Amino acid sequence: MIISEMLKLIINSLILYFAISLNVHAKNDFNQWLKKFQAEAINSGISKRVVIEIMSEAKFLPKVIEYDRYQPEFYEDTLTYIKKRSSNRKIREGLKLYKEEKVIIENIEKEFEVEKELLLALMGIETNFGKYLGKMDIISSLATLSFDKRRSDFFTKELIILLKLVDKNIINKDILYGSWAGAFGNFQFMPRTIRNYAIDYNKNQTIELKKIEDSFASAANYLKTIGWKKNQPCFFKIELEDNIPKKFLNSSARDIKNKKRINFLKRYIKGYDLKINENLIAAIIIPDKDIIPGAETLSPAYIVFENYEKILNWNRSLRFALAVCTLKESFKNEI
Ligand SMILES: [Ca+2]
Repeated sequence: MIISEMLKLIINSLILYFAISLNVHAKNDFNQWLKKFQAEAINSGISKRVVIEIMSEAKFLPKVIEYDRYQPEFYEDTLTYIKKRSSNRKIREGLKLYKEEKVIIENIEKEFEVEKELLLALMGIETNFGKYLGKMDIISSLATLSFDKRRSDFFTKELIILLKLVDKNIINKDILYGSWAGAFGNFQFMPRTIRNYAIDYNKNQTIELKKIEDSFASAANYLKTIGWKKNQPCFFKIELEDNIPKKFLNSSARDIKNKKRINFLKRYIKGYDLKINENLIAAIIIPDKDIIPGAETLSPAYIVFENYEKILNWNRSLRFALAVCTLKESFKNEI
């Protein structure tokens, strides 16, 4: 007993020692990486002043590596996932925000032809209507993930884009706090999304993605640009016939395959009675299959449309897109 306790103590101390020495090594290597990165950033045309000013504050954040490696396995089934993200509380909070910001939100809906209910749903799911914006220093998060080998190229590009946005005075460097992976603002935009789609809607010369006007307009501009079609369906929940060929069953968000017109697919849907244009192109998804061990493959099942794929473009997760469109419909019933 005593020996085993001592052994435990020794092992724990060893683990601690290695963890500390690994961290010291990582920090030394990080500083070397930082020097190299600063030279690259200046070479790419970003002003030296901005690179030095911002990057000299960048720190290696071991927590970011931890989050990246140990993202909790997700065993929530699809129905639970959707229910949690479209709760009555969420609807109430969204309606409250809508009432406070009605004029702005309705103007943006009209101008960009994107339903206000969709914008509210995305903001509700991304940050609980701006309540969970994240408190990580984004420069350090992106620097840590750029230095790290796993997805270095991707995050280095994101960091360069962000520095360019600051260099051009499009984004204020003092507000760059967000998620551990570098996403920012009410709708959790990555730097590339900011560069491609964010706009200074209220024309005060800076893009403020933590404020209603610029963030809603930027999200609407993003959706409109990638081809969201107002008043077209997103998805319907269905029950499948047992004889549906496997090739029509999608379970990966990467690439929705075997799309067909509804008038073809409907033969595999039990009690089909959707009142929509049967020439619309659709696909079948069974989101639990690759996530829940031993999941029944044919249930739950959904028929999804072009608009659904636009939400996948925003975030490659079958269940994320289902939750967004579900919450959107709930708002539609209340507004
Ligand atoms: Ca602005």
